[in-house]
Amino acid sequence: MIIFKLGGSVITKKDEYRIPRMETLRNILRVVDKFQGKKIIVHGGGSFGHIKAKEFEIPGRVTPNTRKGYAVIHRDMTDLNQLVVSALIELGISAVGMSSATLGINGKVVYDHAQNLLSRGITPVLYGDVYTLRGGRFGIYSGDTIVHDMAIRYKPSKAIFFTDVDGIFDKDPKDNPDARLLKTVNLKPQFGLTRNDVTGGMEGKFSTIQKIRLHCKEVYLLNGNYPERILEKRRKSFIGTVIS
Ligand code: ATP
Ligand code: IP8
Repeated sequence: MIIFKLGGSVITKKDEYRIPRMETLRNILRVVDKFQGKKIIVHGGGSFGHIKAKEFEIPGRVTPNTRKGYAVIHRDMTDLNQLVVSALIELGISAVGMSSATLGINGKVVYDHAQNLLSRGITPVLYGDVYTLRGGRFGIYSGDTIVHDMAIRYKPSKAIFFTDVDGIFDKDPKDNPDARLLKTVNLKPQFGLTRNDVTGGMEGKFSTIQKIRLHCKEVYLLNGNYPERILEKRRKSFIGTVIS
């Protein structure tokens, strides 16, 4: 089993509301398709999720405003999901989208439906989305947390994260031209301010990955603009971060 996370930073223009990057998405999926065996695909929100989550103040209490936001974000995320699912179907992969908004009730996300389809050879395409929390609140369930849930359940051989940067750097490469790519991570890197992101950005991802690693032999982070790099993962020249 391999779990792939398609980051919203690379499959969408993260600062332009609801703009997908279709060619990049297709390129990533062509590479995903080269891997044999069972797969779970998870994607994040990018500009289909984070912009409106911030605007409508979700996570937050249930109010007329957050109720409206809940509906808009779920609609937008489902639209993005269907773009991913359609691209997979075009590649000949039987994929079905599943949202944490419908799998999650009062803080708990139940994946039996995904398991049921997996056992019949269908590839579930799970995605970060709004969900309900106890105490009259709405929350955001991150795609990275879904990868963690899936890792606990399936103990995959690999989890592969595609984002818009080459991997984890010692500091945010977007603000620091001298940032150094960390081929493996021993020390805690510095993280930049999260832009257009309500689920913690790279810092949140880093802490979730530490937990994923407990259930998965190898975690890779690489640039989804060059997805074919993952095929060179065993080479010394591999451009990305490996946590093993
Ligand atoms: P989404 O949550 O929408 O799925 P994503 O998972 O693709 O997005 P982000 O959470 O946006 O990715 O994280 C990627 C961003 O993290 C990069 O664009 C980069 O600028 C930023 N970043 C901050 N600090 C670092 C760091 N130390 N190393 C690498 N990237 C960093
Ligand atoms: O982008 C959150 O998932 P992530 C999705 O994987 C939303 O953190 C709705 C913001």
